[in-house]
Amino acid sequence: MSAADISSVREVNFDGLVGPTHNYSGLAVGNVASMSHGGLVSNPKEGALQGLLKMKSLMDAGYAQGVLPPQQRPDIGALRDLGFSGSNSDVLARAAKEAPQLLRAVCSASSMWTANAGTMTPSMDVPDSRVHFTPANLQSSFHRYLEPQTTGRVLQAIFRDEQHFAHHPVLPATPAFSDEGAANHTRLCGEYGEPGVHLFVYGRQAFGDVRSGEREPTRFPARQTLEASQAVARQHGLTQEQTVFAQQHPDAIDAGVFHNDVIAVGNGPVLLYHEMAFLDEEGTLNELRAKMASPLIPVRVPLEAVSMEDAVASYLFNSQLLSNPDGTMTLVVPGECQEREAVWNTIQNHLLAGNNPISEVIVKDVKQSMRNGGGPACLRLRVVLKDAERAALTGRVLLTDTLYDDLTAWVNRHYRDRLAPDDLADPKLAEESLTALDELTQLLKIGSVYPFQLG
Ligand code: SUG
Repeated sequence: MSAADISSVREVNFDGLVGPTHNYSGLAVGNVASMSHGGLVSNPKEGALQGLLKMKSLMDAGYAQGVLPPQQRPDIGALRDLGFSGSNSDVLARAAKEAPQLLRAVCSASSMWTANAGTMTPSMDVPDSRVHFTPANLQSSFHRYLEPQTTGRVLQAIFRDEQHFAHHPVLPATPAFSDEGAANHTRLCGEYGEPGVHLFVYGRQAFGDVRSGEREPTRFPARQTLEASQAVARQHGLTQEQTVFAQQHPDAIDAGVFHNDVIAVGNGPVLLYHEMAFLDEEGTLNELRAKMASPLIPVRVPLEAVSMEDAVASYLFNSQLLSNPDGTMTLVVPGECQEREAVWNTIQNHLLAGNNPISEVIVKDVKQSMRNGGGPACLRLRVVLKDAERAALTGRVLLTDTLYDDLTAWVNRHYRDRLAPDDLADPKLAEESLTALDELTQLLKIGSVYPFQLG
């Protein structure tokens, strides 16, 4: 690619819209925030508006911002598959009475965390010069296992042009191929348009002998397998020279780090990470250095500066690290980082004052999502696109002032500002949700993507 082509490549952050059934059900094992907030009353309207405000302020600051729709919830079809029958109201009422945990699962708005929607590889790194996508199977929990089919349809609707985009099947939804998408995948490079090295972080190995020195978490599940990461890399045509597979530190998983993006974030040549991120820290950095075309800039946060408890509670590492035209980077952190002195001091004295490109911190309030363990970085799927690929997107999914206004008005029209666990069985909630989503697909011009629209 020419220098002009290289600089035309940009990262677009596609944020997931918080869905109308956003609630606190304590569904996610190993996710400390979700487990501790189960049973609280949620505010879906506030959640959706917080997400939209984050998108808008990043758009206003000059970053390319996209939006992805939420999923059809409650997933009454999933309840029918599990044997509940009758009218929709009957199904909801019976599930509420006989299996409330299933009702809660089919109401989760977890698709808002689009970092788990799938893994994407930009066209520069792939032999066929197309952008490659694999939706994540999310098989490690029932409520998220319900996502990939619709996710696949949404991605195929937006990235429809076959000349530019390639879509792969979801990996087999079985523990050996447990896949949680881009939350465990980081592309490191010089400029976005230059060749990248793909860091895949896994929590356990499913087949064969465990490699020497490797061990698994004992308290919480490891959600990503080495085999899943390898399969995605293979699907996308990535070679050994372009990939690094590193095991996440099992003690971090046991402390509540259920995805790598809760303890590390990379962007361009920068890898910001906590000392406890990788089981073999030195080995991982060395392999990255050996494979990358430009020098790696590791920014290490030691345990003595930020404890595991502070890292998990503040979500410092679930920040977005965004590139600016002058070569500096902006860190978008959740408001919770300001509430922990050690974390805030580390941001000021270590990250901003350090010898690295991070030059600015923006604080965002995404509390409704944070209470379920989703920070700024969970809420977005990064897609690195050339000009021509951006122009080939289908639908009205790149944020503009008008789209922001339309989406805000849509949320205000349709969303409730209070949802208690008992409200989930209300058949009116299901109807409101379908009406809202039908309108949304028209607003976004993405065609029919939901089961109720497909018949
Ligand atoms: O999978 N929480 C999500 C949070 C995902 C965060 N994503 C990233 N780190 N990229 C999860 O644990 C909680 C839903 C509930 O409890 O209702 C939940 O699914």
